[in-house]
Order: sequence, then C-alpha cells, then structure tokens
Amino acid sequence: MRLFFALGLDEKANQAAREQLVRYNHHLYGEGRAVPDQNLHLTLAFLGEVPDTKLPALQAAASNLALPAFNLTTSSVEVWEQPKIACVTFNQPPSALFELANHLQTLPVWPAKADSHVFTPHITLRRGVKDDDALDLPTLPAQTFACQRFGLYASPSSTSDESIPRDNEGRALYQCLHQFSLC
Ligand code: 2AM
Repeated sequence: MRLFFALGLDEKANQAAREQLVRYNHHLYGEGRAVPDQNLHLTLAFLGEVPDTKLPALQAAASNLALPAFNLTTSSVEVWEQPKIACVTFNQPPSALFELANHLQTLPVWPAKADSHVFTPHITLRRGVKDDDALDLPTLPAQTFACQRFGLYASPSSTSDESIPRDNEGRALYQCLHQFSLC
C-alpha cells in the first residue's frame, strides 16, 4: 500500500475554514487539475509503498507519539514550479508542526522515503500547473485550522485500479486508515 501521514484538517472546528478553501479551489481558473475536495490535506510524511504486515506496528508507533495540538494559519497561495502545483502556504507554522512531521518521517518501523521532498508545509490545491502566469490566483483570506489529530492515509498505487474509492467525477480518493489524536 502507498501510505502517507497527513493532517486531514477535517475536525469539526475546521468546517468553516475547510469550506472556504474548497470554495476558493472551485473558483481557481486556468491551467492544471484541481485536487478533489475530499483529498485536501497537508502531508506530514510520505512513506511510499509499505507492506500490509507493517501496518499494526506503524499505527502503534504513531499512537505512542503523544505530541501537542496546534493551530495553523494560512498565508497565501503560490505556484511551485517543481512539482508543478498550486498550494496554500502558512504564516509562521508552529514548531509543533515540524516536530510532528519529523517524528513521523523517522519512525523506526518505516521511515519516510529518502527521496521525499524537504518538508515545507503546504496544502496542494491543483496539480499540473507549470507557472504562476498560467493561473489566476485571487487572494485567499487568512484562515486558521485547529490541528487536533492526524491520519494515516492510503493513496492508490495505480489510478486504473477499479477497487479504489472515487468521487462523482471518477477521481481517485485517498483512504484514511486510522486517525491519531494530538494532546
Ligand atoms: P503533496 O503533499 O504535495 O500534495 C499522497 O501522494 C501525498 O503524498 C500527496 O499529497 C503528495 O504531494 C505527497 N507525495 C507524493 N510523493 C511524494 C514524495 N516523493 N515525497 C513527498 N511527498 C510526496
């Protein structure tokens, strides 16, 4: 299974902020493919292909972390030419976010892939965006997310797999396998 840890940003307290982000994404006009609403997330650690047999130990290790909850306030929407995405960035992300990501990237049971990007907190809104002239980017009003939990997610290894969940436009959806509480 292709796995990653992420902030789902779907706590009840985040409903309004998340809806605003979804509306913003629906109104982006130009190049690229929008990330499905249900897939919006902040990746903490990308693990790559992990054997199913490792799942219980991975879940136990993440459950034992006991790290603090934190708030995240959005800053702007940017185009990153590598890896060609439009994404939301954050204003002074708290050290608790970096601490959480660092722990999840270095779990002895399955460390993050060595070729993982350097951790720069972001929420991908659109993929396949070559440069910022290709997209009309209105200002995103600042929104604060209360991060009280994170999840372990499965991403389809092959988009042609017929058994994977999809949205009503046929786009593959991530599956949350487990949620973990922050303190
Ligand atoms: P993203 O965080 O920029 O959106 C599932 O594929 C998630 O893991 C996606 O959110 C994706 O990018 C991230 N991801 C995919 N491949 C990655 C890699 N090699 N290193 C780090 N993150 C990756």
